Amino acid sequence: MSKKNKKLDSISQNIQSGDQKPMTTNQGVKINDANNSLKAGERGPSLLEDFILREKITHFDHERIPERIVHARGSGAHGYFELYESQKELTKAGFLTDVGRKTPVFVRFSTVAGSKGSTDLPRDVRGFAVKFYTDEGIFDLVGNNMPIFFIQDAMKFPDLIHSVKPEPNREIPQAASAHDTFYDFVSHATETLHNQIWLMSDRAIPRSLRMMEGFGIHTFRFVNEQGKSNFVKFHWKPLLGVNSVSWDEAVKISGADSDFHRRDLWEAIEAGNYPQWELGIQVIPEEDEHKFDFDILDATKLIPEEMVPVQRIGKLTLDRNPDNFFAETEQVAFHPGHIVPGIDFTNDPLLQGRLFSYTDTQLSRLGGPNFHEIPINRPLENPHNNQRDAQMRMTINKGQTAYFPNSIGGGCPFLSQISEGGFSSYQEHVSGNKIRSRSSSFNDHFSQPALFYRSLKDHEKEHLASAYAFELGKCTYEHIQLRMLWIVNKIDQTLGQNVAKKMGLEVPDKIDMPINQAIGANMDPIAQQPGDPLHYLESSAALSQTFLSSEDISSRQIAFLVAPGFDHQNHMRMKDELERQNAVVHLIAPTGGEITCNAQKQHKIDATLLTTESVLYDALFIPGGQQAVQILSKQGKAIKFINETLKHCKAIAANNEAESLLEMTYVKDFAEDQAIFINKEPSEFIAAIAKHRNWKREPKVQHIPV
Ligand code: HDE
Repeated sequence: MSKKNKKLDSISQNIQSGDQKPMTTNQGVKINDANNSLKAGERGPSLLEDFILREKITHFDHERIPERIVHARGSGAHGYFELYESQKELTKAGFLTDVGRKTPVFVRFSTVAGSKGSTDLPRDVRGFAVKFYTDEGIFDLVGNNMPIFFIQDAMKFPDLIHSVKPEPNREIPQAASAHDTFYDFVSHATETLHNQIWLMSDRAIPRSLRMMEGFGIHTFRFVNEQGKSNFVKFHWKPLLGVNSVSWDEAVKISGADSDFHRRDLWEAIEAGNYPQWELGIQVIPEEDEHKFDFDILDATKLIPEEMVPVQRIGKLTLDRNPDNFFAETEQVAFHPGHIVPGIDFTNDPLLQGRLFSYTDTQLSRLGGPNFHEIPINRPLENPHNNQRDAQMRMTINKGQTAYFPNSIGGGCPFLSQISEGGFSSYQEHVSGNKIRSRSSSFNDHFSQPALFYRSLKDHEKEHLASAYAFELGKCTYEHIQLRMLWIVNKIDQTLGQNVAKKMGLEVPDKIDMPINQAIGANMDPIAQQPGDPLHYLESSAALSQTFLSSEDISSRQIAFLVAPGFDHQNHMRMKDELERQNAVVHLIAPTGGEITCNAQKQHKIDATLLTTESVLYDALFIPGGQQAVQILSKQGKAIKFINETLKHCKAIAANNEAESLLEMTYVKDFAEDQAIFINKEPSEFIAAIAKHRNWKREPKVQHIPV
C-alpha cells in the first residue's frame, strides 16, 4: 500500500540521507579526518584554527532544546484521516465534507507530568494530539485520553502543574502524582476531582497508546455554509478496544522497558499493524445549550453518551513512523487555536486560556516565531502574508511590499471572501460586565466523579480504590490524607470506606480548611457542592473501559517459553494460528542464540529469561517437550514468569509435558480458570487473548508472591 500523501510529499524535500555521500562540514567542504583534532605536533596542543573541530563541538553544545513544560515525553506517527459521510449540514470544514479526501495527519501521544526521558508507564493522563493537514490549512485537535480536565479556568493551570511536577526543593518524584503537593492542591481545588478520579482509574495506565480513547474535551463549534452553528465534542474510538495494564505491571514495565509504549507503537506500524481510531462527534444544537444539569462550557464535565450519542464520522489510520524523532515528534507544534473554516471556539475559559499559551510556549521551546516553517509544522500550501524576518527565517519573500493594503505589490497577497474560504469568526452575541469570577453553573464538583465511579465494573472499582490508597499512602502529611479521604467519601461512601480501610485510617466526619479565607472563592470544597451529588443518570456504560472491546489480537505479544528439546508440533500449530491473526510470537529460553527442538530443527531465540520479563507480554504458551520441561523446571525465573502471568490475569496455554511444569506453579490451583488451556485448541487460547484479561481471576491470586 502506498504511504504517500500530500504532507509526506511536502516534507520529502527536507529528508536527507548520507547514504553513498562524502562527509562534509556544514559549509560543504569534504572531510578527510573526522577522528583527530588539529595539533601543533602529534603530542602538542590543539589549535584554535581547527574549523572542523570548532564547528562539530559548537553544534553538539547546542543540540538540546527546552523540553515541553508539560507533555514532554511523547511518541509520534504519520497517517491519514478519511471521512465516512459528508457532515455539510453541520460544518463547512473541507475534511469533514469531502468524502474520498485523504487528509494527512501527524499524531503525537504523550504523558503529562514526566520529563522527556521518563517512563512510558506512570499513572498519568495521556495526550492525544492530532494535526490535520487539510487543504484549507491546519486543524489541530489537541486532546487527552480522558474526556475532562482538572480545572475550569486557565488561571489555575500553572498551579495544577506546579503541584504535580516534582517538588521544587528536591526535584522528587519524577513522573508521579503520588505526592504531597499534588494532593494538597487537589484537596483544595475540588474542581479537579473528576479528572482526578479518572486518573485513579485504569485509563491512566494504558496497555498501548493504540488502545486508548481520545477526547477533544472542550465543547467546540461547528459552523456550516449557511453560518448556522452547533456545539460539538470530539471523540476518538480505538478499533483495538480500550485496554490497560495493572498497576503492578506498570511498576515493573517501567523497569523492564521504560520505552514500552513508544516501542509498541513503532513496532506495530513497522509490522503493518496500523492503529486505527474512528472520529466520533456529539452534536448539541445551540438551543440546547442550557438544557443540561451542568454547563457545557465547563471542561470538568462530560456529556454522557446516553444523553447525546456519539456518531462515528470517519477513520484515522497511522501507517508511517517518523524518519527522525527530533525533526518530527519533538519539533511538532500543536495549538488548539489552529482551526479551519467550519470549526470555531466556545467561551470555555480553559480553552480561551489555551489559545494564548500554545504559540507563546513555542517561542522559547522552538526559538522564535518562525516555527511554522519547520517541515512538520508547515501547512500543505505555503502561507502568504506580510509577516517577515525573525530568527531562522527560511522563506525568501520576494517583492518591495510587506504591508497591506498596497498598490505597489498589486494588492497581494489578497484577501478571500468568505465564500472563497476566507475565515470569519462565528458571530456569537456576547454581553456582560467585565468581571473576574466564575459562573455558578460550574459549581457542582462531585456529581460527575460519582457518576464515573458508579459506572465502573467491580474490578475497575477495586483497581481505583487501590490506586487512591497507593497515592494517598505516598503522602506524608496526615491532614492531606484525611482531607482527601473526606472528599473521596463524599464522592461515594463505598469508595471512601474501601480506601480508608486499605490505608488503615478512618474517614473523618469533617475537615478543617483553616486557610479558606486566604485562598479565595471557588476553593472551598464544602461550598462547591450545593447539596448531595446529583443523579441525573444512574450510570453511563461508556465510562467503563469494558464498553469498547475488540476481537482483534493483531500485534498482541505472545511469550513462548521454551528450552532445548521443546515440542515442535505443538509449537508450530500455535505459532501458525497466532501469526495468521497477526499476533507477535517471541521465543523465550534460558539462553540465547539458536536452540534445537525435538524435531531436530533450529530456532532463533528472541529473548532470554535474563533479558525479558513476563510483564512485556499479553499471554503465555508452553509447548512442552520432555527435555525442555526438565530444563525449565530448574529455572526459578521460568517459574516466576508463569506465576506472574497468572497473577496478572493473562491467558496461559500449555501442551503435554508442560503440565508437569505448571504443577510447580500456582497454576495448578486454577484448573477451572476460563483463560487457562491445557491441551486445548489454539482457537480457545486466542479467544481469551482477545478478551485481554480474565479479571474474574483477580480476587483469587492475591496470595501469589510475585
Ligand atoms: Fe495543554 N499545553 N494546556 N492541555 N497540552 C501544552 O504546549 C496548556 C490542556 C495538551 O504533543 C503545551 O506545545 C494550558 C487541556 C496536549 O506537543 C503548553 C492549559 C488539554 C499537549 C500547554 C492546557 C491539553 C499539550 C506544552 C490550560 C486537553 C501536548 C508544550 C489552560 C484538551 C501536545 C506545548 C504535543 C501541551 C498549555 C490544558 C492537552 C504549555 C495553559 C485541557 C495533548 O502550551
